[in-house]
Amino acid sequence: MKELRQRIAGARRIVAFTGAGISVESGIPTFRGPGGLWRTYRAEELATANAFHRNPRLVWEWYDSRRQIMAQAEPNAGHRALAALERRCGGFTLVTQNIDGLHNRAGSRRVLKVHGDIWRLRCMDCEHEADDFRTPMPDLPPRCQCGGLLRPGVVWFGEYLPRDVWSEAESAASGAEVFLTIGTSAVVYPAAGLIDTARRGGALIVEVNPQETPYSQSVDHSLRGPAGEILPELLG
Ligand code: BJW
Ligand code: ZN
Repeated sequence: MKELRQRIAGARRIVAFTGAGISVESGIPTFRGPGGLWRTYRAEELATANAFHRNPRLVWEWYDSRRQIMAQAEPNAGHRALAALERRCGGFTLVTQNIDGLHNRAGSRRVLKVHGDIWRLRCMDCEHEADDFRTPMPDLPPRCQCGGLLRPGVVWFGEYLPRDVWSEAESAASGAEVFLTIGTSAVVYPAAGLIDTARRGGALIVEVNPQETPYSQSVDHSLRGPAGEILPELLG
């Protein structure tokens, strides 16, 4: 751990790539772990444009309940360690799959949100976009001033990732000296492919996760444990 800490402390271009696991210690359930079911639905059945078209109210009830959990949650020591790293290291890039906003609330300034943001709503008809922090929503599904349905500004299965955000994430990964993959099962693509991109660019890859992932065997260091404990030790 000491050698690894020094290696990270001496690196100029560091990328942290986070997933739902970093918010577990803040009380937010993951997608695929325990508590990953909502009523009887799996996330994969709800996080799609088809599900929304079929039943916007049902999908919005899921998002509304998650927004309430997220609004009550506080960033944890893992989020804070990454915010502190950004302040210290000029070449740091934070890429998150999370939509919960906890990295920003922990003080991270530049956050590449490759799967969007649950607090940003977009009209399905006129494309108007705005932040909306109301919890619970007064009416479900919420509607735009034009009468169109509002949807959460997140990336569902089968949808493209936001182009500019994604290209910044890819170029940061390809030029990284150190790439930290934290709290992600690394099964959702193209996001998980950033790990391969970083490896091809010659980065040292460090995984932080209490469980094994498909990448555990091939990374340089697989640190098994909760992000809220490991990150302050590794980066502090
Ligand atoms: C802890 C912890 C602690 C617990 N500390 N850790 C190649 C092959 C096969 C399929 C595809 C492919 N390329 C693309 C696809 C299709 C699809 C895909 O990847 N499917 C796979 C599941 C097979 N991808 C897409 O559809 C993507 N779009 C796309 O490809 O566009 C091109 C295209 C367009 C048109 C047609 C075809 C292609 C879009 C993917 C969007 C994903 N969206 C979601 C929902 C966002 C909104 C919402 O939240 O509601 O994003 S799905 C969900 O998974 C969410 C997450 O960001 C994402 C990743 O999950 P994450 O963060 O890894 O969470 P978990 O729960 O999986 O893991 C948590 C981890 O934490 C675990 O490992 C725990 O052990 C760990 N942990 N406690 C640290 N204390
Ligand atoms: Zn509209």
